[in-house]
Amino acid sequence: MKIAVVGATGAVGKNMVKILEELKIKIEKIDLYSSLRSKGKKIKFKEKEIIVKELNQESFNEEYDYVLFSAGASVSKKYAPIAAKHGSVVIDNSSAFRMQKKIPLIVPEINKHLLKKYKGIISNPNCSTIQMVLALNQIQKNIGIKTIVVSTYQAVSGAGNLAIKELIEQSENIKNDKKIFSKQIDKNLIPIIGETLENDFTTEEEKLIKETNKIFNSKIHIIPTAIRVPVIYGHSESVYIKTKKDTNKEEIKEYILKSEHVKIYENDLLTPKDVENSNITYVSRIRQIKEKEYALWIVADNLRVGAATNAIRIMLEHMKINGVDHEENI
Ligand code: A2P
Ligand code: 11C
Repeated sequence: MKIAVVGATGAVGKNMVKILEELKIKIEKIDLYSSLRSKGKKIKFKEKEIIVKELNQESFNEEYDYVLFSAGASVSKKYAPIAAKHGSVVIDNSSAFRMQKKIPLIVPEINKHLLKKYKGIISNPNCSTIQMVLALNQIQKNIGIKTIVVSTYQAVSGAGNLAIKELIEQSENIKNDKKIFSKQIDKNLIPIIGETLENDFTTEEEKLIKETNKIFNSKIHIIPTAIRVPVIYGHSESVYIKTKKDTNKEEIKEYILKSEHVKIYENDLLTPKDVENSNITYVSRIRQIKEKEYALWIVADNLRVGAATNAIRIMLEHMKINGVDHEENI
């Protein structure tokens, strides 16, 4: 297996490298790319130290089996088609191609069948979408969901390394002129993530609506509010659902337990700190309102479940479904 990670020094990229390191699969070659800023940095991989290379047009002359991109949408738009043209399967963590009709948007536990015989660019959904669809997967499959009202409480790491630095420096009263956030984030929260659209929702909220319905192949009425909170790792979501068929709380719990890589956190006090470095999506505080109406609290590590883990699960499923036999399950 020859693999490249683009954006390997970033918040998500670092986790991609860490998870690849944890795999038993034999990786013959791994190349790590960044911008000029991090060129020459050394990253540990198994027993070796790998020197980060600057990404350029020639990087993909080397034929990689898989290229994982997490360097932002503009880098993906420019370079992912080049990598795909050279025959690599591209797994792209950016928003660049997600809503394109011919590009599969994959959460393997839900729609891995789309990977069969597919070569080219595969999109990895947004972090807040992945943990929500994973938790709701079997409810949607078995009884259908009519409406979702979701408020997200998103960690600063979702906005990258500089955003983590900004929160830490604000909390330590260190002067920082680089502004990722439009308002103070330390000891505060910001009820807007992304750009505001004409309909007054934000790009981050629009992703929750459109990506969820693309992954589920559904027309669920989704009303999101995305909020940035002063947490470093772990996105939390308060989710209200209205189902299509009548059900009860026990059944809702069974559907959640049937969902792959999802667990019910028995202690109701589930916080982002509890899920750091986990590949599992956790659900707690399951409350019934009426026969068809429920409220849930969903928490997952945004850099793992919401990004790197899903990207590598896509790679592993793509291998398996296209004939590379292996027993990996992360
Ligand atoms: P660099 O370390 O050189 O800045 P984050 O999401 O944490 O902000 O990280 C973004 C990642 O994308 C980093 O690895 C960053 O590299 C990389 N990156 C940003 N711009 C480019 C670019 N033009 N070409 C390649 N990698 C890039
Ligand atoms: C955040 N969800 O927490 C965003 C980051 O479309 O991949 C990921 C943006 C994206 O800021």
